[in-house]
Amino acid sequence: MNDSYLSLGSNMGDRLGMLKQAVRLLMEHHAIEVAGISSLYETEPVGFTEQPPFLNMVVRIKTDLPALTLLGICQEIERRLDRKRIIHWGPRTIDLDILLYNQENMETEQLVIPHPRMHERAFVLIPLLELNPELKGFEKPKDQGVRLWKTYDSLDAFVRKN
Ligand code: PH2
Ligand code: MG
Ligand code: MG
Repeated sequence: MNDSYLSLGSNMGDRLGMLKQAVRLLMEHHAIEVAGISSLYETEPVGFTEQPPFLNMVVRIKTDLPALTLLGICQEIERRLDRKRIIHWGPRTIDLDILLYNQENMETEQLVIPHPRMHERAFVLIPLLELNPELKGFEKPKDQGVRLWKTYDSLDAFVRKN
């Protein structure tokens, strides 16, 4: 089984609803096992700053699928949730990015792993290290602009399978 981490974000419309649906679609996929879900964080926009705050989270998955197939599934979920993106790095209903795939490094036209900007993004690193504090090569950043919004425990039943 491959071990992968995905970053999820939303800053348009029903942000929580979007993230829940995305997690649900991952869970329902026959070839994906959701192995961990971080808390939800409300985060200041990075890059293009004139946009509403995001909700961000990280999900850990186990899968036999190759990374590029996983990318296709992430894009399919974005399409199914009617992703709208007008400006690059601008507001979006849902964004699913592959952060890590085992300890592999890969660089293709469609996909670069590890995610090239993850090391500098507190909105990625804080939920990632919450999920797995043992991960090598990452330091917990100053949590400026990232605040806990909902803990895993207080999330609704969609994340609780057991
Ligand atoms: N995603 C971006 C650009 N900026 N800022 C925050 N806080 N959260 C994001 O998910 C995010 C961002 C591009 O995907
Ligand atoms: Mg992104
Ligand atoms: Mg993306």
